[in-house]
Amino acid sequence: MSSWDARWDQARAELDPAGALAPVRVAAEHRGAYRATAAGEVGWIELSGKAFHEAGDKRALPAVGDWVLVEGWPEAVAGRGAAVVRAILPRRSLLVRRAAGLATAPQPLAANVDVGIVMTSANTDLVPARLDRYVGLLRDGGIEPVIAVSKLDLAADPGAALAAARAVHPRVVGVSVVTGVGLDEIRALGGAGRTAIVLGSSGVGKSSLLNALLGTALETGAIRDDERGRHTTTHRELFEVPGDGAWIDTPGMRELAQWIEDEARPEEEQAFDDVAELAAQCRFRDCRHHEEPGCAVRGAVAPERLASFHKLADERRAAAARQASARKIAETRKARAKKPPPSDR
Ligand SMILES: Nc1nc2c(ncn2[C@@H]2O[C@H](COP(=O)(O)OP(=O)(O)OP(=O)(O)O)[C@@H](O)[C@H]2O)c(=O)[nH]1
Ligand SMILES: [Mg+2]
Ligand SMILES: [Zn+2]
Repeated sequence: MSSWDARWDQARAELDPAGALAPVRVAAEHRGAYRATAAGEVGWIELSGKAFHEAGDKRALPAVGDWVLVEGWPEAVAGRGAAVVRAILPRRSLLVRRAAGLATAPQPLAANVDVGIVMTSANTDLVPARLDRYVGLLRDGGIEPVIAVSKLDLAADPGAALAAARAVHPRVVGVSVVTGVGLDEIRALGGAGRTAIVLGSSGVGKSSLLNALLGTALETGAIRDDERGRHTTTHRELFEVPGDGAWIDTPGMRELAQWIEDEARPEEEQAFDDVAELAAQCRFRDCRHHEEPGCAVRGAVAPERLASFHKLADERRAAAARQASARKIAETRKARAKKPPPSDR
């Protein structure tokens, strides 16, 4: 239960005994400023510069879904500047992007979410590994996962699509915003003080589902011919249904699926999408894009950009080598300690 309740009241009283601050919920982030909502009212909120700089870890910053205590809320609602965040109430769940590499700290995606709807289209190939990662990500965050198989009206074999999803996770709902099938079941997952988040690749129909459920007018997009989608939704956003629940729309591929799929890749490839894409065409699979023959990257990427790529790659390799040798030294020490002392006879 992530909407305001007695437990939140208690947490608030501990942080703000005088009750001078207003509790509001973070609805969206726009480059360091945040939109917040409370009882149907909306306003801008911001961190003080000091709090921003003291936040060593991104998890110390407000995330969509956070309940925060702010000063100056009435003015913010009236459109006179931004209220200032004084505290984040302890989170009941937190969806994070796992740390991908050595330099990347865990990134919070959404806080205080009860249920995560992982959406996949019945109209395209279902990728079990991808669904599995979303489900795992939700579980790790303390959020209940449910798979939604969308666009059931377009499926050649809806039963097969649902069965494939059930093989990944037992809770599956088939939906179509065209026929309306499954909408009641999805609606019942949220509401009554609960917060739901919808995740999945671009173009699967996340925003369309929320429009059908909430009567919102979120932008939805046509699928490109290559079925890769266009990333119509560009940022995470929470929609409050006053007195009921809240729903969070998310962008597809680029922001989330990409991150999840990125986990296994070296940091430099994650940071340099263009290089990673071109690298698939290099003659050698392990091409480092220096002097190798048949390199598809060298001629196509600006020299300064390639230099930055190489710098990051070198740093990552050096750090990995340092870790490996530290491990080796530790293992050798352990092995030595186990050996019986040399006898002097
Ligand atoms: N036939 C059919 N089309 C659907 C259904 N749901 C969504 N669509 C269409 O699929 C396209 C993509 O839908 P969106 O809701 O924008 O997808 P999204 O997941 O929000 O995509 P991003 O915002 O890019 O992540 C749109 O053209 C929708 O009209 C459905 O149940 N049936
Ligand atoms: Mg969308
Ligand atoms: Zn190359």
